[in-house]
Amino acid sequence: MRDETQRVYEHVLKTDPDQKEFQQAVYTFLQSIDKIIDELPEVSYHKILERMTEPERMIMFRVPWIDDSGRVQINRGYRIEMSSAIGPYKGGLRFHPSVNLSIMKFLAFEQVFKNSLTGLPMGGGKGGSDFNPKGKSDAEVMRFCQSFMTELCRHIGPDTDVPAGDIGVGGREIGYLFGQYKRIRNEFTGVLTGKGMDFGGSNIRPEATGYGLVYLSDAILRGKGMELNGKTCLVSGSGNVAQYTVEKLNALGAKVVTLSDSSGMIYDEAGITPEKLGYVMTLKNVKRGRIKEYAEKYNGVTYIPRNPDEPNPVWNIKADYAFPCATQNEILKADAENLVRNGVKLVGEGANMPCSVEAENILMGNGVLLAPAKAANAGGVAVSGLEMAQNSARMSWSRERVDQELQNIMNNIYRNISEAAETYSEKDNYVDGANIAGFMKVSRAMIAQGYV
Ligand code: NDP
Ligand code: 2IT
Repeated sequence: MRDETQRVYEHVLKTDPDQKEFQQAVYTFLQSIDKIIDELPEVSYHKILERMTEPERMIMFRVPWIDDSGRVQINRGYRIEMSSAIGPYKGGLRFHPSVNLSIMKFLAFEQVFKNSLTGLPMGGGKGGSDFNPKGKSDAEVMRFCQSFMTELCRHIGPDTDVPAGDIGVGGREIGYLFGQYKRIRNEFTGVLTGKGMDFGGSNIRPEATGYGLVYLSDAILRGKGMELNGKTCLVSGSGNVAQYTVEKLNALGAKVVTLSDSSGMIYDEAGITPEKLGYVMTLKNVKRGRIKEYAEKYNGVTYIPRNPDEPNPVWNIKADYAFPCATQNEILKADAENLVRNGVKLVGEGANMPCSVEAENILMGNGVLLAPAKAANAGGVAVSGLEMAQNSARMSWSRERVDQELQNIMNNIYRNISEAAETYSEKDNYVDGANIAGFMKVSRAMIAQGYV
């Protein structure tokens, strides 16, 4: 890396030596920006990179709540308000025991450039808690959400900061969070996205991330004269993003043979048909069960439990395309080698930062098309932006209209990242393309607004 980008990276390493995920996100980003930094003296002069890697505001707070047996429980809550350069802070909330400041900051950092790519006026933020919703009753989840929002509500608002869902935060949690915000502030506004359709939610928001991932991957494939129809796909995870990725892949004629959760994976050679996907949706979203039960219900399905010390078996199956939709760093070096060996031609990142730096290099070095998360999973936040627009206008758009807008946004993203790749890096390097295209707009907005 050039002196300047290297200096910014070393500053991050020195300031936050224990924030591995944040360092990784900054590193990949700087690798791309390094290719254009010499041509942008104003970026250096205005210390844009130094400012981009320092959140505008970090909020951390105690979340006390009472469990079903009457005991007091304490969790930690976060909201990282990373950048308001191009709009109000916008990004999801993650409830998972692994949540820490590094993970929150990496997600908030990625969100800034992803939101920029959507073309909508949204800044970047992320939040959440180390609360584990697994095994909790609805009443416990409600009490936790109410306590979380009792503090968070003083920091957010429809023109300030608009949270949404992420891992462990779906329709149920957004409903409880919205109810508490409304009660405390005595205000019915679009302060959260991903709301239920009966109280200001948008059509297609639940589907948006998965659908968008498939739309963008399809655009990349078509650009290469390839297609989804008749091809075999690997999908990891079995939550929101994974489910709607499978739905859209099926609709476009592909066959999906895997799903997973943190306990293990299923391999269904015959394919996860729409009927079987319906079973998965009820299993995961209503019964809150485990993917293992899929293998007990259907014949000819293999269940492989997860051993975190071994390569992830999802990526060791022969297939054409792979869609990681679970979590960060789920594709490591050995997994990338397996994907290459198994003939996978495209990896579409539904999850945020699913590939380690090494894995990304192996994939791209072997000619695998990589649709990077900032572009590939931007459909979720894009439809969140459309939900904000509908809320402001006190309107609700049809499914067809929102789906069309989503397709237009994903096609624009494809064009922008391809152009940026060709202009500033090399053809098909969508990682550089997404980082550079996302960066340019935020950088210009920051320069225009002075030192804030
Ligand atoms: P969900 O909570 O709905 O599903 C998460 C899935 O990933 C579950 O199957 C879960 O398994 C699995 N998972 C979570 N953590 C781990 C882990 N540490 N190891 C292995 N498996 C794990 O979340 P989403 O589908 O919403 O999110 C999935 C990914 O997509 C995340 O990276 C998120 O940041 C990203 N994303 C989500 C968007 C959205 O709109 N929801 C938008 C853009 C990106 P288990 O049930 O065992 O925990
Ligand atoms: O990572 C993400 O883009 C999300 N979790 C969705 C954020 C949003 O505000 O819809």
